[in-house]
Amino acid sequence: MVMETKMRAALENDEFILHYQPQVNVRKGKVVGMEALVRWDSPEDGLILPQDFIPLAEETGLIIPLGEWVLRTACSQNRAWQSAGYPPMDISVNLSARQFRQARLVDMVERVLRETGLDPRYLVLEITESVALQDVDFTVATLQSLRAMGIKIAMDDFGTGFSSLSYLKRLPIDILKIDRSFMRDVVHSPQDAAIVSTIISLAHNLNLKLIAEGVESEAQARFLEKKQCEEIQGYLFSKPLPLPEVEFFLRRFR
Ligand code: G
Ligand code: G
Ligand code: MN
Ligand code: NA
Repeated sequence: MVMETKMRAALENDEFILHYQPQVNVRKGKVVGMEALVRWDSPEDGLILPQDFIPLAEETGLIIPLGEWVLRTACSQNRAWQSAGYPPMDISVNLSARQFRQARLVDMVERVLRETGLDPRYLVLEITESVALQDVDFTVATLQSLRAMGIKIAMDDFGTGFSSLSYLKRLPIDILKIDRSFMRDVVHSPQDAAIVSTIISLAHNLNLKLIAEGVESEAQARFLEKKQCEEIQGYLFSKPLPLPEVEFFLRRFR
């Protein structure tokens, strides 16, 4: 079977699953969010990572129904954690270019929120700079409609695109996620340290929340904490977890 046909069947057969990566506020010692990351749990081929199927899903348009499934599952799961008594946290969902440009994105998100009963303030939608800059007027209008519902918007992989600061000023966003490529050598490379410090100051000055991605060591976390970047996502705390392991993780933080 060709990959596209296999993927369509996989969606019907419920072979996609979500893993969740915790986002921790290190000063408060609290889990503040989870990023939902899709995987294909194929009976034939085992666990397939997004890099090996998202591009084709994007090309074929299957990303539209798959993306709706991801959003619905993530919102419904966040609601379930809240009902189970865990302290409320955000759920972050990635939107690809084609998803962001789909007609009726705003209607779809509104419907999923209504049907799952998740309070919109606990949903974060992540887009990248390149997606945001494809058509800035469209982007601004779409983000305004989403934020009007109470949803938060994160700029993912920040620093790897080419968004100029004037665009950043125009875009109605709430959160900058510092790309993990800057984190790897942040402790030893003065250049990376300067870039990360600059992004942190920029976010503080523009009143944006920050999440540092790809944090793997205590030394990196200390660097960030010194610069008042308190929210961290990375292997230091946890890799993306399958659902059953999320509860173990959350209990450690209660
Ligand atoms: O950990 P991981 O290999 O899951 O993530 C790889 C990439 O796949 C990330 O850049 C992430 O943005 C993307 N990705 C993961 N889940 C989703 C999803 O549900 N939708 C979209 N559009 N992209 C995703
Ligand atoms: O959407 P985004 O591109 O930000 O997706 C996050 C990606 O980063 C996923 O592929 C996830 O598995 C990966 N990731 C998360 N934390 C770490 C980390 O600490 N180190 C590295 N190398 N990768 C990470
Ligand atoms: Mn992301
Ligand atoms: Na990212």
